[in-house]
Amino acid sequence: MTTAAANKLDDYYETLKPLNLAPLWVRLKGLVPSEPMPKAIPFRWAWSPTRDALITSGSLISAKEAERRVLVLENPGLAGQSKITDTLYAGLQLILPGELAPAHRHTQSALRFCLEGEGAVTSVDGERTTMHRGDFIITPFWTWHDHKHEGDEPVIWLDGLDVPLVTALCAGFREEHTDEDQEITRPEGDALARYGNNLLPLDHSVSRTSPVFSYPYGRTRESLDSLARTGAVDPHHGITLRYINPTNGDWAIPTIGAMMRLIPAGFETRPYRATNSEVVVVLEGGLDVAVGQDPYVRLSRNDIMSIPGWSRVRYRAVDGDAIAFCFSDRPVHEKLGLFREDRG
Ligand code: 1HN
Repeated sequence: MTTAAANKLDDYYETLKPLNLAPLWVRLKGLVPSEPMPKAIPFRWAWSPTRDALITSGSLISAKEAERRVLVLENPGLAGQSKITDTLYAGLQLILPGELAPAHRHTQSALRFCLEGEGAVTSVDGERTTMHRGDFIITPFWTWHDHKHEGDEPVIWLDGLDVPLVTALCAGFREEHTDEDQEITRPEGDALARYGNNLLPLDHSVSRTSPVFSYPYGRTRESLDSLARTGAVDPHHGITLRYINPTNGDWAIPTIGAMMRLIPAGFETRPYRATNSEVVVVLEGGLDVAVGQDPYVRLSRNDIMSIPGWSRVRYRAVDGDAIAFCFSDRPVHEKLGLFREDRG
């Protein structure tokens, strides 16, 4: 194209702006890339400075004032957007002894993964559960939830939500409970006894989200231990188990896929990529994670890492068996027929 012709086109584009029109031929390749182009980058939040910053917030604002005292884990590639990957939200929440984070509900689904401290309690739609390190707890969409702390040390957990997805769909609603502290109508452990033991009440029908809302680490660990001794190790995933909804075998949360992964001592996984993005937090041992062409990044206890979609990942256990909790947007990819993986 000649310079004169290019200038003419530029002039033409200027005339389109006030008409709220845009030429697709300029935009097409950006809108429909040849493969996914996430804006998120692989990034590690080292526990110690992150924890220090969170503990500092505890002396500056109460859980009640903040509603939720959380530091958002914000991906450097998505500054200001409250996203840890292009499609996932993550934050670290602190609750101090005696505090209450008041009851509310929203259409965004949430998970909690407890990292530090004893004595915090989350209540979800009429049942409470005491949180322990390694427990996976869900707050399905539109369920009332509040948190309180009956212990005597700071408690910290990782929150994971589908906020960016719900925002993209413009489907966000929220409501505050009239009481700070919702009424408890069932004894603690009721849901686990009813739904969490490979049994279901006779007349229970399929539910969209898991009726088990707390998955204690002890049980998860038992399965991982057995499999580490006796099971085959997948070359790409190590030993990875997903948290399920026992009524239909789907993921526990329909939009967020939560998993626990054990990489046996000395094991290195083969490169794997999939369209979903992922968040990884190390519970036990040390985990080296290599993303794309980058060298291995070492994750120690409670370190958190973002893995953008469609990036090749390799894991390596460095200090005995490594155990890591992961969550991703994979269920949404699967449900929309968009999930693609590459074991190369
Ligand atoms: C929320 O409700 C909680 O209930 C935590 O603890 C983090 C981030 C975004 C939107 C809602 C909670 C949240 C959140």
